[in-house]
Amino acid sequence: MVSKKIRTQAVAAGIAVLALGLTACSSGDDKTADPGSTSSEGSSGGDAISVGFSQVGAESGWRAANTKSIQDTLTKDAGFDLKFSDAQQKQENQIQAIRSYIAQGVQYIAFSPVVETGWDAVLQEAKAANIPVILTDRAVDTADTSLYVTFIGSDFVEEGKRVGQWVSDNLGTEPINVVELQGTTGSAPAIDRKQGFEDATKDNANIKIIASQTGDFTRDGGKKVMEGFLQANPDIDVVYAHNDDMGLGAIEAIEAAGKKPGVDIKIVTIDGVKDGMTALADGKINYIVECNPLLGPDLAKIIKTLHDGGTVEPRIVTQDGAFDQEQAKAALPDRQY
Ligand code: GZL
Ligand code: ZN
Repeated sequence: MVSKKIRTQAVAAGIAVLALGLTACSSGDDKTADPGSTSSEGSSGGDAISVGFSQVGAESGWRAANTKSIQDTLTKDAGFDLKFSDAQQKQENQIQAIRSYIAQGVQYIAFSPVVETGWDAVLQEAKAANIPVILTDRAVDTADTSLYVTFIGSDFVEEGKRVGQWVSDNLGTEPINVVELQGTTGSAPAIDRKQGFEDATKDNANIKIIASQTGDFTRDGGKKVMEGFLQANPDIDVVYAHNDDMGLGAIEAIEAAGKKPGVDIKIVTIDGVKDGMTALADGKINYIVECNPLLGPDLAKIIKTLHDGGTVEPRIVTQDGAFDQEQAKAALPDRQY
């Protein structure tokens, strides 16, 4: 029996969130359900588990596949009441979304932190509200690991190492100039993929990274930065792009400069989304290390385990494949994203 006092507070919180929710909805992508309808469904419907998810944005093919996996898995039929928001790659929007989920009194919060730092305050608020937090895709850099239950995602250092090792083995047999298109500044994948590539190539004297700049994980960002690299550097042999989308942007810039991507200038990337794998099969990219975006099932399983009073590992590493041009041709027909 919810006492009158708590009910009044809940209604007040609900109204506050409705206002917040409406502003968040104005972003157009927000799929946060109207708290009013959710609470009515919650009381009449079964025991749907309410989950607030704050997504980075919609910056890349990888992100679209990741969003689809979460929304297709945490459905009402599967026993979830998912509130979903797109932060358009802005940390302040993610913090606002998490605060609105806390105000709505969701049972679980999950999010992919756009950058590694600056989360302690809002995670302390979630902890004070006894709402477990699950990190998906990207990690946070905090001293207090009690602020989240687990982190599900790939090992980005390993991804960078695998690309670096392939470049060293296959291209580093002669002196090569490498330019690097970094992901979003301050994000775990950008920091770790850069580190991993350097770890794997630092002992090969043939490999020189002559330029490195962020393209923010977008095609347009990759294209613009690659145009600058081409103007400033007459001899570029390899492009290392932290994701397929920036690699696809680099292809446009290289072709516009009258050069053949994958031949005159080799390209290696990370993700393995459909468009990247297609460019790889077409010979415009030379190697891709996969970063599996299909995290919905793992997230659903973890929430259900917690909900049933179980415990989960603090770190769940997603398994990633890797493809050269021949392997991409064989794999393309069966790819799920
Ligand atoms: C990696 C993910 C990265 C992808 C990019 O897990 O965070 O963000 O590699 C996406 O495509 O934008
Ligand atoms: Zn050269």
